[in-house]
Amino acid sequence: MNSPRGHVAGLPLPDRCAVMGVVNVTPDSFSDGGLWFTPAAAVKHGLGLVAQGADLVDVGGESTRPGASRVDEAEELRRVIPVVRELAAEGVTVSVDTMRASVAEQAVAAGARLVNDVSGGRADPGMVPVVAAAGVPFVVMHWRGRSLDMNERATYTDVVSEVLDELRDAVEQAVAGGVDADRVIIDPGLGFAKQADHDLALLGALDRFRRELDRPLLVAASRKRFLGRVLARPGEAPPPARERDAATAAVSALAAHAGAWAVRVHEVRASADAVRVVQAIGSAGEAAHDTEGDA
Ligand code: PMM
Repeated sequence: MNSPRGHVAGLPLPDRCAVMGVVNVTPDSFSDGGLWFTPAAAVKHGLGLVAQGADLVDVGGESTRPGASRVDEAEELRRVIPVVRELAAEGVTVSVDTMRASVAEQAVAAGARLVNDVSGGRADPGMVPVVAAAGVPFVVMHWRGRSLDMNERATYTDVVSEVLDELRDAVEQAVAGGVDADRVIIDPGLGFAKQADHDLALLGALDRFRRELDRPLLVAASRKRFLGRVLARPGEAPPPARERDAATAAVSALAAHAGAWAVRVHEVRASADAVRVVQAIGSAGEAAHDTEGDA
């Protein structure tokens, strides 16, 4: 039932879909802004996510919610670097969520093992050279432009084919810029220049991403707007972001079943359970198949 998840050179990861827990060191992220804004609170939260079953922790200092404006570089560094350093020192596999080459570079020097850039290297021309020189894995997400006006870019005639083509292009640019192809992870960029129907169509086509781009796949649906749309009762407003965790875990199960390399989530426990159940079902299926072969 599972297609191969793909190995990411340079990362120790489990033999199942991995779980990436999110630590947003921001005052304004859409679902958890301001909750762990001091370094000590952010580190505590990251360690808590690991205790709940996270395999990696993604640390970010800039909100990318629709309409968000940018933080300056010094502030982003101030938010992110101490948290990365402390979590890495505790033995956590840390990813840094940034569009800035300088932040990526300093985060890697502080112990980050992976760079997660929602712009896929397009926001900062220095990013691809920094990642290439550092030799770390790189998440290339589908991106059509900055958060401030990205919703205006959510127009597609065939969303799956267009996102696939644009993502292929971003991957090729990263590899042409010196990033090791075995270290590139792809991400369809749910909610980024996408309406709810686009996100749902992309989730229904995860196997095409795996097959056609042939790279490990990260799925980051956690608490996003499209889940609020799906869960809203007729005539009522969507539930708030914090009430979308069960729906998020449902997507984690789907992503694991489709062969995703990892899911990126705010609330770890339910998704950690979901990916383990999917793994157990897959192993039981394989064992049954082997037994049939023996008979
Ligand atoms: N979404 C957000 C932030 N970082 N990284 C990747 N790779 N993919 C995403 O879809 C993504 C991301 C926005 O969500 P948040 O504000 O809850 O972190």
